[in-house]
Amino acid sequence: MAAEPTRADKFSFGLWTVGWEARDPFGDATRAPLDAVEAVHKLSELGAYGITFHDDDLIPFGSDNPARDHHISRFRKALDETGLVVPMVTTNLFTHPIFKDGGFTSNDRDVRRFALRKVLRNVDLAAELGAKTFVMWGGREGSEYDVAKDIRAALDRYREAVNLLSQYVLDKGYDIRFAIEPKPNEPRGDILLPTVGHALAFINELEHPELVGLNPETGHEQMAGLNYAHGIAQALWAGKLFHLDLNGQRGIKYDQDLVFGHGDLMNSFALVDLLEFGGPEGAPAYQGPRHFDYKPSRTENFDGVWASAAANMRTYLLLKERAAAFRADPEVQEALAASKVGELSTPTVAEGETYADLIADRSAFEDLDVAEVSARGFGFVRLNQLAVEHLLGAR
Ligand code: 3MF
Ligand code: MG
Ligand code: MG
Repeated sequence: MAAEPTRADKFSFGLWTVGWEARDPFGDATRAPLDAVEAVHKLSELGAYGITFHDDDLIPFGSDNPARDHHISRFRKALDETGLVVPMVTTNLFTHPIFKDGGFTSNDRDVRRFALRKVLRNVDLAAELGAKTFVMWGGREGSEYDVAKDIRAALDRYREAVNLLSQYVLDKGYDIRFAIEPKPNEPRGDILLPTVGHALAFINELEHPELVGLNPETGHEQMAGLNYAHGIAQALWAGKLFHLDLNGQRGIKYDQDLVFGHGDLMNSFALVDLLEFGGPEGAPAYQGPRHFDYKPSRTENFDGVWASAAANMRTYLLLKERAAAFRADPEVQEALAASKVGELSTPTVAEGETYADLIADRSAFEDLDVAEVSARGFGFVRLNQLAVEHLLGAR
């Protein structure tokens, strides 16, 4: 398996990632703006298949219609020249001062109505460009002060917004589904729908839950001390992994947006193994774009930007190679069996067996040798060491 990306790998990048000028709360930009057309050409050369964007990444906020059309047409031309696709479009309801208390859940109704209009227009653009997923990250939907936000009313308004957008997509006949991106905090002190679990519960309360799924980001779960591979597994289990944002994060701190694998490498290994080989008979468990939402570090010039973009894809492919080798190793297969990893897929109660049958089964309780069962070891450490050795290229 080559570590050179091809379009079949379905790697995509946000325009705001390689285009980040590296302005942070304490320092000015360290890089010049990047033209969207150049981003398309460069990413295509590096082997990506797709590019994504927020409305404002491509069309500066407040542009008039001729300016808007101009930005879109030169972007489209670059797409046509390179064959790059736009699998996902997203919305910016967080940069402009009008959204300082949120878009869909601002206490100010005028802001909420403006936000909906902005997003409706952007959904039209997403459909025009053939995007199948519309991501919504509600970075400003939240609060710093508990007494200043009625959370139940905010969730009502969030639901109202997503219901309205879903109805719009249905009425227009667009082939688009929405993906909510959870994040626990930053920029707000606390953000609504902070984790995969919160967002899944919210989706169940919608009018068209079938149209709404998730876009979980590595760093966002890890900022909350959560296990990203577990979150992705639960999203898959719920049939809600519509898209994902891959990057790297080192522990519970601000959103670092490092290159994929530059944070928790072991968890990234488990994640790639799950995505690529976690389906039936070892097939991929996820078919969508492998999308990177990272920030080329502020220390880097443009050479570093492109090297870091390439690093995301190369690390992903190397992990895929390592995961395949892990699975193919007979000793790993033997260790997996010894650890009873497969046995968890056997239902606890046999087909047709009732709770009365279970109660009547003395071997399950009265006659069970509890001391013997308790004394069994699972061998998980040995299995994990085999994973570490494959990851290190030692096997
Ligand atoms: C912030 C993010 C966002 C979202 C984007 C939607 C600016 O931490 O991750 O990036 O990914 O708004 O896709
Ligand atoms: Mg992020
Ligand atoms: Mg993201």
